[in-house]
Amino acid sequence: MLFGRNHKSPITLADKGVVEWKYATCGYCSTGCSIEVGLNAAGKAVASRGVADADVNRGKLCLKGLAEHQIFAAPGRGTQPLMRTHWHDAWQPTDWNAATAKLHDEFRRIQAKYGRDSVAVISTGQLLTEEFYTLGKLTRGLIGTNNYDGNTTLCMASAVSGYKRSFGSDGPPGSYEDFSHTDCLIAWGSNLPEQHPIIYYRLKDAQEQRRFPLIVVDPRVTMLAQMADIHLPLTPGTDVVLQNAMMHVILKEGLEDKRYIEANCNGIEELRAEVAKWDPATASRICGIDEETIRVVARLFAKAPAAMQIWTMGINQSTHGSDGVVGINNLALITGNVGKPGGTPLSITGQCNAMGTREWSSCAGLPNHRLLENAQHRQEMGEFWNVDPEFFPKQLGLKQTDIFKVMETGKIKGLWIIATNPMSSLPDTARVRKAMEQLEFCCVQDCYQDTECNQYAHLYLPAGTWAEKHGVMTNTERRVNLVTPVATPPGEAQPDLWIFNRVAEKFNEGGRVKFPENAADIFLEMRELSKGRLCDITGMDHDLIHKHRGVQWPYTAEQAARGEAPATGGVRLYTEDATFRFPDGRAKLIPLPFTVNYEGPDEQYPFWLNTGRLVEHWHTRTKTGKVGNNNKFSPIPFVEMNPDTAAELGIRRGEYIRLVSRRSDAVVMAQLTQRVRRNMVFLPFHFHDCANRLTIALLDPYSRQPAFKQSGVRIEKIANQHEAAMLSMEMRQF
Ligand SMILES: Nc1nc2c(c(=O)[nH]1)N[C@H]1C(S)=C(S)[C@@H](COP(=O)(O)OP(=O)(O)OC[C@H]3O[C@@H](n4cnc5c(=O)[nH]c(N)nc54)[C@H](O)[C@@H]3O)O[C@H]1N2
Ligand SMILES: Nc1nc2c(c(=O)[nH]1)N[C@H]1C(S)=C(S)[C@@H](COP(=O)(O)OP(=O)(O)OC[C@H]3O[C@@H](n4cnc5c(=O)[nH]c(N)nc54)[C@H](O)[C@@H]3O)O[C@H]1N2
Ligand code: SF4
Ligand SMILES: [Mo]
Repeated sequence: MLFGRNHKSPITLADKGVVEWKYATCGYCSTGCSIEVGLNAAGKAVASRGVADADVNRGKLCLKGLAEHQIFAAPGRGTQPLMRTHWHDAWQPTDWNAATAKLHDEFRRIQAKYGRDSVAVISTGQLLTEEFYTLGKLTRGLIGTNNYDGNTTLCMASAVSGYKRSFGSDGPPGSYEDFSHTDCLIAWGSNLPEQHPIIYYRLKDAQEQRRFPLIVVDPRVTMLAQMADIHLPLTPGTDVVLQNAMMHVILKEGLEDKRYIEANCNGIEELRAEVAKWDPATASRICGIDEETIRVVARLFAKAPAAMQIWTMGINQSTHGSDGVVGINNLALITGNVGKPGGTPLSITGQCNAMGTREWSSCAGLPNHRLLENAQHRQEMGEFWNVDPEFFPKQLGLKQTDIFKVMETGKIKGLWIIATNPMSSLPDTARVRKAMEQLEFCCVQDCYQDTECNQYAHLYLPAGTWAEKHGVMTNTERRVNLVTPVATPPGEAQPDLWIFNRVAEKFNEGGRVKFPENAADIFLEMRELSKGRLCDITGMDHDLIHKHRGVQWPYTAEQAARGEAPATGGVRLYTEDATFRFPDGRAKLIPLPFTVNYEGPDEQYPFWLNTGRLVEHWHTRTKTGKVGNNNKFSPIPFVEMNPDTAAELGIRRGEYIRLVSRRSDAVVMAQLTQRVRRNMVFLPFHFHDCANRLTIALLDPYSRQPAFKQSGVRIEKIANQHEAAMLSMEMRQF
């Protein structure tokens, strides 16, 4: 036998018999990769590949995108609407007319008995934008409950609230292209190689062209931290302290951009007074980063001609989430690093269309960042939709986390859940269970029937998923990209847009409000509403978006008429002086006092519980739990634990252990690794009845986002390993 590279057998790719490739945008994370799904002669989706001329991913896909065609035919898909009287009864099949009539009748019955807001609608960041817009019109314009929100409150709410507090509006200012211009990058609580692998590839690619320092702030040695020039393993929850200390150094050493502050910012004196209290020595005692490192990082950042900051859930999911975002913005503003090439804050969004829901779902008010609190906005939208403006509430209702707390008290009796699985994804699930059990009526609309939430439903609506549907999504860098239908939903399942339109017919007495059937027409309606707003899409339509593999907003009709290339349209926001969205056009510098207002380790529960994600799994695993090439990497719940801790407690690698918090307990397998320090464990939250049995339901005061990343646990050895394995298996669900 011959060995060596000259004698290797050539690699042959399995011929899957693809006869046609169809265009879509990946439906997992918000990177927004352009993807093509291959269909065989029988029209079955059999392959996925990256689109080479798409700027975002340049032909690449991560392991989730590469297997994405397998989610269509996976087990557990819903194929028929189902009904039952009580949630522990057996399901009875029904038809769409009866199912949508049931949703209407139950909602109206409950509203008549307990008041308009006694029903709630909980949406997601994982539908198409035209679907979000339609659901918003239906909920705000016809159903009329003010308890309408989505899972983005678990995800990007702190970023949104921080942007609004600093800049006067939501909207991430930067782009991936900024990696190619930056001279310094700080990543706060973001693990790109696992959670946004293709953004990470863009970052690495840029770094190979031009070396710039990468600084990672994360209590855990993540894959990104391993690649960093400087890793700051701070004490969980103390990012604001570190930010204050960095600003202390910058202002004390005169490294701030005085011209930029003078021209664009209010509040420098108030900020100066607060950060004066945070000298590196004081800060170091709280955030755990030594004084000298704080100084080095502050100087590196402030002296860089262009400095960039990205962040994800390590910042957002904390009782200081909104403040952490404001801190990032403060740092950017005092150094003049907003909206310039390579110099910008850029929130790395979570779900594929979390941006689309922020722009168009009306969860935060009315479409395209319009506000319920603004009489002119209510008037405008009332006229546009043919709804009495007086029908709209004058103040925004509850966020998802508060809706569930109120549900627990029995004040909300009806719930419609669309494309989210809060039984697994909300903190402290024992309380979520109680809240769900007391509902008089719950409708779950999901592409899979076997979700944890559906156990509590009285009505199940089987939906299409991802590229069984048609419409657009917006990615992290404000790029609107297209999904075309490559498959049809199984059995009687229908695209969410179709379902919303059928439900709307039931609520729409006399057909007063128009609900177009077709996504391209709905896009044109949205386009009209975007004229002159920050998120202006008047220069786009589905065809243009498809042709360019996505177009960033703003891209206006004027830009299109001037012949400006879509690729240059909306690369950055706030590029000119005085373009911030407060009435005087100036940004706000906001002082951030700090107190420890969250749970941490103590004598009884001596370990930090940190929760998050793995590259191979998506959230509650309704999709990746069924795709062999994803699931095989981590088929069972496990926890990362430091080997020294394990040795002290007499725990061996692969042994089942019990984690106990003040809320409840969970049985998981011990994975020994130096990624976590001795007093911390890291628990992936993908498994049902596991991480969120333990987490605490403390919320950020501004964004109402849960502090998923900070709570206290203790570790218990389990004598009967066989029984423990059985228990842990139950948490696998599938
Ligand atoms: N494979 C995969 N990719 C995904 C997802 C998925 O489920 N699977 N989900 C998508 C979604 S919706 C989201 S929101 C993103 C999330 O993307 P990320 O936020 O990157 O992922 P997480 O693992 O939740 O958390 C990131 C890091 O925050 C750190 N952290 C914990 N506490 C602190 C702290 O106090 N300060 C700082 N600075 N860091 C801290 C954790 O140690 C962890 O490494 O990923 C998206 N991409
Ligand atoms: N402990 C802990 N908990 C967390 C987090 C954490 O880091 N730690 N992260 C939080 C974050 S950032 C997020 S984003 C949430 C995510 O939490 P969830 O939104 O609850 O998680 P998913 O599993 O994505 O749920 C989406 C549901 O929609 C269904 N679905 C998918 N596509 C479609 C579609 O096109 N139509 C319909 N109708 N249904 C569809 C899926 O089958 C699934 O049931 O979890 C949060 N929870
Ligand atoms: S990086 Fe995100 S958008 Fe790209 S293929 Fe992977 S999951 Fe899909
Ligand atoms: Mo998220």
